[in-house]
Amino acid sequence: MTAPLTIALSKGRIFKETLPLLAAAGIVPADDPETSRKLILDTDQTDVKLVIIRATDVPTYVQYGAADLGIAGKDVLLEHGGEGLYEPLDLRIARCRLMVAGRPEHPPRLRRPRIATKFANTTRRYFADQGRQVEVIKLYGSMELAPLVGLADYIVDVVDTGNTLKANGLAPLEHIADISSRLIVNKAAMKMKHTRIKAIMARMAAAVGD
Ligand code: PRT
Ligand code: MG
Repeated sequence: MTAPLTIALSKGRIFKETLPLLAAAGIVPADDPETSRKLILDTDQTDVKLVIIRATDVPTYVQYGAADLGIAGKDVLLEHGGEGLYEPLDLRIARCRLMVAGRPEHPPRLRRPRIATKFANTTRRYFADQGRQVEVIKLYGSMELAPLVGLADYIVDVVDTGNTLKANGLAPLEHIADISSRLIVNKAAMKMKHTRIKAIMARMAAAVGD
């Protein structure tokens, strides 16, 4: 009996787009996380489990070795900082752009602009690298609301079609980074479970077209 291998995933778009890649690695979940209340899903391989958690928690589980592998958006990884993790494979799924957005015809402010975002670390780094003084306001969702009610001048968020910005009278203004989801690996697990992890990585890389 080999030691179990645990993979951390979030529900929603990442899970859906990851299913074919897991299948390519020979891993098929026994339950659908959208309908099941289970947080630990069995797979057709008795020694491989999936843990279903919030997207922003995936790097934390993998960093501390609670999961050996994980799949997380680059936006989440930039914000986390990547401590204790390897990021060996770009899965090219759940693609979007991290953008600064605001009202298209917003008069420039005399005071420091306020930026509302759930990506507080990344936002501070982006503006500091350019020598621009801003005040970052940490939010946990619905960033688009902040400029409409005077909480902030701009937001930093991920954008796909841009429909959500448009529906709220906002426009993308500055491109910070192209985003896709990455396979991440706990550093100790990469040593201890090297053969199995390498095999999964190779089969996923082939499925991605690497
Ligand atoms: O929902 P929860 O708070 O648990 O976490 P989450 O919102 O981070 O998770 P989830 O599952 O929504 O997103 C997981 C990952 O998908 C993110 O970390 C990104 O890497 C990636 N991704 C790709 C996106 C989008 N596209 C995207 N469009 N994540 C979020 N969005 C949002 C966007 O901010 C907007 O509010 O979806 C909305 C629709 O986007 P538009 O531009 O098409 O209108
Ligand atoms: Mg979401």
